[in-house]
Amino acid sequence: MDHLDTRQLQQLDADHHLHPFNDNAALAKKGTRILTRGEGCYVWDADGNKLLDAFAGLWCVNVGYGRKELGRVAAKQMDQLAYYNSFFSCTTEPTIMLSAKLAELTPYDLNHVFYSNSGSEANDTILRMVRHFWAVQDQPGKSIFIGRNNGYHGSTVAGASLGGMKGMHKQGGLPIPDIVHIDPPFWFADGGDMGEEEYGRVCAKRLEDKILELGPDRVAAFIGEPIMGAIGVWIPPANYWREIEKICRKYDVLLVADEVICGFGRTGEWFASQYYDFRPDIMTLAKGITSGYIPLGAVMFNDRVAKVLAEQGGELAHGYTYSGHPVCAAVALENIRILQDEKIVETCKNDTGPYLASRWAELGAHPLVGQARIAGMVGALELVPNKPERRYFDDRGKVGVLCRDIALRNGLILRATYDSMLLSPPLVISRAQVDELFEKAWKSLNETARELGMGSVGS
Ligand code: PXG
Repeated sequence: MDHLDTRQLQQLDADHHLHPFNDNAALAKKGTRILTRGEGCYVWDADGNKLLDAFAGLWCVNVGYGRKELGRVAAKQMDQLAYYNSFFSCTTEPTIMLSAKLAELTPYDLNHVFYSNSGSEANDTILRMVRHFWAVQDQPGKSIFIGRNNGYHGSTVAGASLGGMKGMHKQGGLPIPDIVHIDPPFWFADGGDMGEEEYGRVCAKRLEDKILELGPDRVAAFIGEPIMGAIGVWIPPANYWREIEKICRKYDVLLVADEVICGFGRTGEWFASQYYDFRPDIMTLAKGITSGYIPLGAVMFNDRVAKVLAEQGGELAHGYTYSGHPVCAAVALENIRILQDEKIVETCKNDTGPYLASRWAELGAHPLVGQARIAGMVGALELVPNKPERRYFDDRGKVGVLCRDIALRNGLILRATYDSMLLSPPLVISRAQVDELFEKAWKSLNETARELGMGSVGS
């Protein structure tokens, strides 16, 4: 097996592996890209191409690739105690230490944690935990979750139901009962002539209207990504989350911040709840918690929820074989140590983040770009047919894929959602690498424009 060439590997992959979120027949014809190595912000593929990964794998490799310390702590923990469970009154030292560290690191009184293996599972946990929270307080009817259209909360049954991706709902009979969705803020398409403040208030009001329509005694929680990732980095107005928090408090609806993408420094703050200055009752974590080196998800919940669960909850009939896995916990602790010791989040906030924002704004001047948006280390370029107008291409998604493929040929990994080119680099990206990113992105935009017959658009 060691000596198969790239084509043979691709054939085996096509024969046996169903890839997530893919048209597998088309992929089998084209052949998968096989990645072989990573270092810092770069990955290499089996054909020897070196690629600047401006997407941090899948929004997750926050400390960058190739950090040997993470492998070392995993190996050490595997040698000592590869696995033990958190059931039957047991736990392990790394798990205890990680719980304490997360309680310290997350803001406000999010002092309690439940572990999963992924963000999707963490959101499944939240659905059950929150309904149980209300039920044991004699409010079993307070069971409805309000999510948002185009939100993404994972691919499990509850995760996909809480999310608002219509294409996902179509497969498998989702959403499950008692989950409804409101429209999120996305000024580019929906903001009309409104200023930021006004638009933030109007969008938050959609939550209040929905709560009143359903009845506050039926609404258990509101869940949202502080910045919507998968749909295309939709960055809300600065006041939106504070307004949402006020509404949740007014009607005693729990507020769940899904920080799977935003957590662990992505916005230049440790958590986006700090970036937007609001207090969630519950927070979903995954991805950056281990920088993607090993799977781990977590639900952080506050003292109020913890108190009810402890005093009235009885046994929470819920748990995964790998909840609190010691190897994953050890890697998460080391990952957090790296982020803290090397002041990676602070550097993003004060130095590389602002620099990236200034270069990103320059890309916004390109004729193909209708809007360049960014918050900390996460952003998007909205590609448009006619720059002065806030209008999509008629055949949405084609130009994004074209630009993504051109960028890949130019040695740059960007993700495309429809015609939004998404940015989420490792947080360790340097100023020089930001310049490289800019040059490769500009060149790719030029080549995309040329392919579209938009004429000469600069060098
Ligand atoms: N919540 C949010 C906000 C996410 O972005 C999940 C939950 C689910 O986490 P897991 O670990 O179960 O995947 C995510 C995951 C994309 C893409 O195409 C985004 C995610 C996953 C796969 C693809 O942008 N985000």
